[in-house]
Amino acid sequence: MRTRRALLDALADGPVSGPELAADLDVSRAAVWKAVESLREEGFLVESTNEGYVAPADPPYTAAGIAFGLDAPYRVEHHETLDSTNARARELALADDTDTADLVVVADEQRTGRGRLRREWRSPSGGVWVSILTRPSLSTAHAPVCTLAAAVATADACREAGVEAHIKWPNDVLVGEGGERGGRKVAGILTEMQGEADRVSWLVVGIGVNANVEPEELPSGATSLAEERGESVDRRRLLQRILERYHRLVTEPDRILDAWRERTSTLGARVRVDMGGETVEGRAIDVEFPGTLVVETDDGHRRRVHAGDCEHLRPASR
Ligand code: BT5
Repeated sequence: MRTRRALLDALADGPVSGPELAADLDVSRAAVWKAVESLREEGFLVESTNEGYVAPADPPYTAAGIAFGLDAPYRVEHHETLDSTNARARELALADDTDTADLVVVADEQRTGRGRLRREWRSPSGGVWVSILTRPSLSTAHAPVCTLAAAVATADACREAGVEAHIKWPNDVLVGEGGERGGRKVAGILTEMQGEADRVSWLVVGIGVNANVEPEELPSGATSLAEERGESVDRRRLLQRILERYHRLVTEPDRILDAWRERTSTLGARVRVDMGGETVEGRAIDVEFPGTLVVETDDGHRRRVHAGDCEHLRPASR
């Protein structure tokens, strides 16, 4: 595994000489050859040239392809099909193997993808369904800021793919305006964690992006990047951008709120937030650490909402 990762990293910088890599890593040439073969078996077709091994021009959407050139310290586990990447990541976290920190679980398709409150999340093949498992030194009360970071990272990656996405509090990534959601939903985020004595012991941030998904496969009010762009998107690149951006944001948590504020359509909008029975209606005026929405009600009171479903009743006047 170490040789494989080192080989991928070396390939990202240009042609690699097998004997030199073996010497650098202090492993046998056969071990390097085995790593080359394991990458090829996965569809990551390393070429042998006179200058040495060369990476394929178009890396596949597999564990090796996603890890290749990734500027973030995550190991990658890829599955064709899973029930849910969040469930798999949680299972790994609970196995209590410290090796499982900084791991991302990716599936091409999920059988029982989940939204918040165990709602169904449609996850046909072609989407980006991913869970990031970390063991951050964070208090459980502060963990919601990681959901905001994931929303910022996802919105930025969508924008880089040419789709003007914005964030609806707390975790929806939308395109356009209107409808009861305040836009067409292109991505959602589900964060799960466990803590001990107020410290997070593991955190799983699940991100679902409708990348190359047909609208007919999605619920009404949803869209995909391919639909918005009129052509399919490079999922590998999209996922790499999400992971890189997310990683950078969580290492600089002080910058997350401002980045979120810049990309949201919720602030300034008239909203109704359903907190599971109780609703609050008014103007969304701010988001406070670690993700609390501040709503000014018509009688001038400020209500702080920690979690709920938010509906945009009237967009912010811009
Ligand atoms: C979310 O929940 O938006 C969180 C979605 C998280 C999905 C990721 S995929 C990787 C990881 N593994 C998982 O099992 N989950 C995570 P929520 O805000 O509760 O929105 C759920 C609602 O969105 C549903 O009730 C539907 O109305 C709608 N919906 C379902 N599938 C959708 C899709 N693919 N695109 C857009 N909207 C969808």
